[in-house]
Amino acid sequence: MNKKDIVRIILGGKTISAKPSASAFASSNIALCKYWGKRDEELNLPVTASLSVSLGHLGTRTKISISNMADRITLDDCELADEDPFARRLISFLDLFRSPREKYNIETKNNFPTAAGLASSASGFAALVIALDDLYAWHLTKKELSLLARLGSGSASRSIFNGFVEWQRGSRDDGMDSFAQVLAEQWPELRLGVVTVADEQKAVGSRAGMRRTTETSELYRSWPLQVEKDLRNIKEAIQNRDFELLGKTAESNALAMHATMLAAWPPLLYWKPETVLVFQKVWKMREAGVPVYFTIDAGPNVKILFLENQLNVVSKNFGSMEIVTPFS
Ligand code: 2P0
Repeated sequence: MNKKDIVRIILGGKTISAKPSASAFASSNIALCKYWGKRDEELNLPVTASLSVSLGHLGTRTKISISNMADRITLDDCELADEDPFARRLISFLDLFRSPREKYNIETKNNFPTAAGLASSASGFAALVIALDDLYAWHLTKKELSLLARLGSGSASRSIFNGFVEWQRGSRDDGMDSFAQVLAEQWPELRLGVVTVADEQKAVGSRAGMRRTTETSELYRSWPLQVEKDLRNIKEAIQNRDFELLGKTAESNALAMHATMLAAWPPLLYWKPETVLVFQKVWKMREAGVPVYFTIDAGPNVKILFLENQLNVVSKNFGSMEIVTPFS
């Protein structure tokens, strides 16, 4: 089974006549229970389920128009060279959907600073799939959009939705049961602060990092058990509005993911010294009675979790952070 087979299953006999252009926005997301490891690299099928919260106004807007010239891709107003890795990834994704003669002009813009280290592939592929759905008037369901976005990037399956979102692991080889769904609960007081400690390109991308971890880390064997427990606790925390349970589970889940990476060979460490200083500041604040927690993806930047009533004290401690209101 390859990506093309899946696209054929989902789009079936749908029309391929396009309107001239379409545009869509998708929010980025941060996992509270992480996706780390694939059971199928071609189809981006995960070893475990994961659960995220969307980042409201922070995300990607993508405009796509049919062109009669060569493909042209601009990212944040800069035209990308054909050999740019992001451009190549987009083009091979687009090749799944078009006839050989069809070319596109794609303008994609992230409204978060690239330096914030937020996953642009999640909102990028989600926005692209929603724009394609509009361009070709496929009228796909959200489930189908999530399945298609997953083929571009695993975490993009979650960015089709807003709010708390669970991406199911699924068990089928074709991945047709591995898509995201939104949870009914909302939590308007929830806040996230993005603390940027470094903005350079990471040395090992997520795809390669996951492969190295699953192939060499003994600690990775315990990861599915960790996720099973953490998913249960996070859902319970969301249902009961239990912020302490949410925060400590998300923080512990992120650190456990990084532990599996540290136990890989060669070892994988995405943190900078400043990353650890942020962890220590959070722990010190908790010792002083402030309910604040963190989560961190495969990079050096830290995301602080807190409730609206702690905004002043959190802002005072982490000066220049970007604040997100997921349920605005
Ligand atoms: C997540 N991350 O759940 C985890 C936590 C990074 C750490 O999803 O290879 O860019 O495109 O499926 O989705 C980053 O991985 O990887 C990611 P691909 P993706 O958000």
